[in-house]
Amino acid sequence: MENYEGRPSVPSWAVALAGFVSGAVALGVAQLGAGVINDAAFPVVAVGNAMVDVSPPPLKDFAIRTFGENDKVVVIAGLFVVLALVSAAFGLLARRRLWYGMAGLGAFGVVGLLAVLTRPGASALDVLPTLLGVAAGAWTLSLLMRRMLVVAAPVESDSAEPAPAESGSPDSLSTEPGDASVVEPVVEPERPVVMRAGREPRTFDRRALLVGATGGLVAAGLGGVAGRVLAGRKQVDAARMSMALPRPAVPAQPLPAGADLRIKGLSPFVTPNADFYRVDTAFILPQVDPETWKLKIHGMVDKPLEISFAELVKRPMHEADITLTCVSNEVGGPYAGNARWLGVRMADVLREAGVQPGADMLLSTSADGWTCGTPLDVVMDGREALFAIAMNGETLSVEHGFPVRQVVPGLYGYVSATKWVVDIKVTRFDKDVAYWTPKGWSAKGPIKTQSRIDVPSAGASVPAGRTIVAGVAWAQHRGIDAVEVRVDQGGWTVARLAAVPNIDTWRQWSAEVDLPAGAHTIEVRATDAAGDTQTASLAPPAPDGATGYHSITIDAA
Ligand SMILES: Nc1nc2c(c(=O)[nH]1)N[C@H]1C(S)=C(S)[C@@H](COP(=O)(O)O)O[C@H]1N2
Ligand SMILES: [Mo]
Repeated sequence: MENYEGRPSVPSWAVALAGFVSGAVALGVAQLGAGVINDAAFPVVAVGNAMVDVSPPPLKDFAIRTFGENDKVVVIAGLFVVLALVSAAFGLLARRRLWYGMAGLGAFGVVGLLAVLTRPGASALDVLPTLLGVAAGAWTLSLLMRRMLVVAAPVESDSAEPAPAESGSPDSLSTEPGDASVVEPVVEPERPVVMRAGREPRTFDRRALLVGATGGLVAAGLGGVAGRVLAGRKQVDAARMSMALPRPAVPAQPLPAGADLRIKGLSPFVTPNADFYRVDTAFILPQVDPETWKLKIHGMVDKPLEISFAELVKRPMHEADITLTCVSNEVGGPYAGNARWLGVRMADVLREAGVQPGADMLLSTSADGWTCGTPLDVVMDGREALFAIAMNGETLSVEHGFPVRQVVPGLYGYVSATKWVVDIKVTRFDKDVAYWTPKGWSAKGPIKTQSRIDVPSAGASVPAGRTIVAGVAWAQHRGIDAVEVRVDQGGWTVARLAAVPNIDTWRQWSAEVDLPAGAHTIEVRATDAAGDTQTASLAPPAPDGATGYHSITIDAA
């Protein structure tokens, strides 16, 4: 092991930085380990909790009075500051002898271990994050202490006199302007020999240290963030799994017989959660803990509200079958799904807040900052517009908005179906703008009547003769009254419609057509309960939903 004793030419800031980075790496690795093993095994939090537990009641009261709910956060933040300073000091110790610094890290590791192991419910595995952290910190310290010293240019004599720099040598970085300022008095272009290991003279290399330190900090940061993400995910998973669903005050009626025609290849009436389409802007799924979740209702209201999850689920729960559709769905596309939702009526909550006259928009915001503008009149008109907590009898999955999302029958998802919803501002369309509006999508998005052929699948080969054609059609909150199909631009055939529980779901349909051998085009169109038949004219999804007939080409043989 190298001996740094009596080599004061390595500047103090350099060894302090090495110590600080080593401490950061130790914590980053410990946090990552805790994320994998057990969040409670992160030593800093364990020490913070232990400190709060053993602190005398007057001190605790003072902390709570001064910092409120943030008292633990303040303790942890204080610990981080102390650790930063102490680990810098470990760097200074390591300049005397490397193992002094390592021993310092180890001593702090022991404190962490004691705190981790005395936590209620601690297991032997919980020592790993701290041990790995200390090992990584010690390794980083030794690496950086070594790295900041490079072999000096060859010297003629064995003297400790400054050696002339060899210009152009790969490690002559210290001849850069400014570099020389950090070492002991030196006249450029000479570089001082600050130490020797064995026969090789060595010199302080600022660049090498800074590169190493930056690498260490980046690794520490990545480890810390990854650990937090993993821990948050596990906590939310645990909360999801342990959640019991409240009974609906207004249950949905059992599905009518024949809502599902059970034709092979036809979308089932109820879309299984695992098959439900997913559309959102989230790069990383928001992990929202129901314990800390709150829904804020504010803006043009008489009484702003803040509702916790526990308070939300105490309210009367409605159960409703609603089909969700995405405005981005191409004609015939897959972005539609039907589920039985459980939730609190948005209108009930809004009435409690007291919506003021003149408001016409709900600007909802998700935990990850996505926004959505929903027409207020639609939400208030008596339909089952819900703050939903469950889907098909299961707690919402994280990807579908756990713990709470909006579902509004009749509106495309981008203007209604906010997942991970945390904030509702009652406002006006002429005052506020939601996420997709400036990007070329209409501010309002009522769902257009659409129909889709599921069977046969596009491009399929079928036996010539009588052939079953089947699919789904939707016109949420108006209802589907008729579906027709035609072959090769011939006359329209009226399809048989499946039963539906309400006007907010899609409707299965089927028809029989006669197909002579050869290639055929089959088209479908639907008519809603207002008597409007979908238009034949093709339009792309932007700005307010695709139009046109779904058309498939198949081969009969
Ligand atoms: N937070 C958030 N909620 C969101 C979105 C989003 O990007 N972020 N996308 C919306 C869109 S465009 C649609 S179509 C529906 C889709 O809901 P699903 O993913 O549960 O099917 O969610 C809506 N809710
Ligand atoms: Mo969407």
